[in-house]
Amino acid sequence: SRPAPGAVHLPGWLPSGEQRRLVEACREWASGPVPMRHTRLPRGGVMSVRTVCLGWHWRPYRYSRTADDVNGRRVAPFPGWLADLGRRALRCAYGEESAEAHRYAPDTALVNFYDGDARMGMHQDKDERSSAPVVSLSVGDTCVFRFGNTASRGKPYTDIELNSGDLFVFGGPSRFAYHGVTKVFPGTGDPATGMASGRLNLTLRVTGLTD
Ligand code: MD5
Ligand code: FE
Repeated sequence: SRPAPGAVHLPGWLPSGEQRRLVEACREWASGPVPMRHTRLPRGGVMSVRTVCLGWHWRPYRYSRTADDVNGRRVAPFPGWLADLGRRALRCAYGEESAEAHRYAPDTALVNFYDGDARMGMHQDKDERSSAPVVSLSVGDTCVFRFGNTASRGKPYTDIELNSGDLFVFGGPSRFAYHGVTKVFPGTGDPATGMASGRLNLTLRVTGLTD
């Protein structure tokens, strides 16, 4: 479906076997040079999701090559096969003829793990110096994704359920909309994907940065 201009939701897009492969890769990244951890916020809070980054290290409100707020190490590289997956996702969302899909070159991924109590408050993704689309893949437990407007955290917004295997692409006018995750439904994932519990979300992004 197309919930807003530039936003495309393809339910069940990623086959179960590829979800499984992603979960396996995330397990390895989670114990890589910069381990998966709760990101500390500048005002002292701690995010309820746990995050591991590829290519670039994200923290509010900047990207760096090394995880200076964790252990100072360089994050694991952004693999070529994940960029391929991102282009395939964009071609499916925007059409085979889409030039934007063919030249899409994500250089970072944020891998977020949600347990049953994790949430993501309403925010905009604007730490990237690029307006290229964000590709979002969900694996594991179902959540409620709140898709808002570009003007404020408040109404109007639409609540959408994201299930295991769903692809969501946020481009064009939707790229800088406020959004968040208001609820996770424990026990709704398919154990065959390797996610016994919790929800995994991968977002592929173009930082627009160079070293
Ligand atoms: C999630 N994650 O479902 C979401 C999926 C994050 C995050 O929000 O920052 O890790 S990505 C949602 C997204 C990205 C860019 C634009 C819009 C949504 N949008 O216009 O709604 O865990
Ligand atoms: Fe976001």
